Amino acid sequence: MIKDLSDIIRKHQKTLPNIEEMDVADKFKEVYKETEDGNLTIENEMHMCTGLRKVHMEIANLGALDIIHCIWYPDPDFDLPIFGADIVSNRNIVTAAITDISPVDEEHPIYEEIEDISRMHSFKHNRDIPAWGDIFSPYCKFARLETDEDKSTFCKVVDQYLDAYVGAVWKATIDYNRAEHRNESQVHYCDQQKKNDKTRKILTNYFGAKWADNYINQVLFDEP
Ligand code: BLA
Repeated sequence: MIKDLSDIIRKHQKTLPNIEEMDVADKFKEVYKETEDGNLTIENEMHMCTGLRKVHMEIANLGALDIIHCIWYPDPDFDLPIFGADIVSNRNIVTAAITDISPVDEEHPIYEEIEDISRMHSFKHNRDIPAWGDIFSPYCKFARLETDEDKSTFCKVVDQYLDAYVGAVWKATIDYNRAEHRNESQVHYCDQQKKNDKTRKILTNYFGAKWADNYINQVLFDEP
C-alpha cells in the first residue's frame, strides 16, 4: 500500500510545471535510529514548482508503523488549495488513511470536480475527523482500511484528487488580491495540524521532545 501510494504521488509530481528538487536540511533528509523496537527510518523528498512553494513526501518506518505523509503547499500568491494525505499502517492494517484538498479561500473551481470524485468512492469504516480537523473540505476522506478493496479505493481517490489538483496548478495564475488571506489560511492549516497529538507523541517517544518540536515546525508543518 505504501509503495503503491508513493508511486501514485511521484507519478503526479513529475507532471507539475517546472518541478525541481529542493534541498532538505541534512539532519532531516534521512533519519536513521536503532532502537529496541527495531530500526527507525524517515526519508524526506521535497520539490517546488510554479505555483507550489513545497511539494513534500515523507516515508517513515517507526517500529510497527509504516507512514506516508504528503503535503503540497501552494505559494499564497497563486489561487490554489492545499493537497494533503497521511497513511498510517500498523503491521499491514491501515488504521488511518486520510486525503483532502483543503481550502485556503472562499471558493475554488476544483471543488466541483472533486465533489464528483468523492461521491463515487466510499469506505466500509469511515473515521471521525478530530476537532482540529476543521481545516479539511467536505470531500476529505478519512477511513480505516481493512480490505484490499478499500485499499484500492483509497489509492484511486488519491490518484484522482491529484489528477484534478495538478490540472488546477497548471491553470493557476498569480493574483495578489487574496494572497494575504490565503497566507493566513495556510498558517492556520499548519497550526491546526500541529494540534494532532498522535504525530507529536510518536515522534517524541522515539526522538525526544526537542527534536520532535523542530521536526514538526520545520519539516512537516512549516509556515509559508
Ligand atoms: C493520525 N498520524 C495519525 C496517527 C499517527 C500519525 C501515529 C494515529 C493513527 C491512527 O489514529 O490510527 C503519525 N503521521 C504520523 C507521523 C507522521 C505522520 C509520526 O505523517 C510523520 C512522521 N496528518 C498529516 C497530514 C494529514 C494528517 C498531512 O500529516 C492530513 C492531510 C491527518 N493523521 C491525520 C489525522 C489523524 C492522523 C486526521 C487522526 C487523528 C485522530 O484520530 O485523532
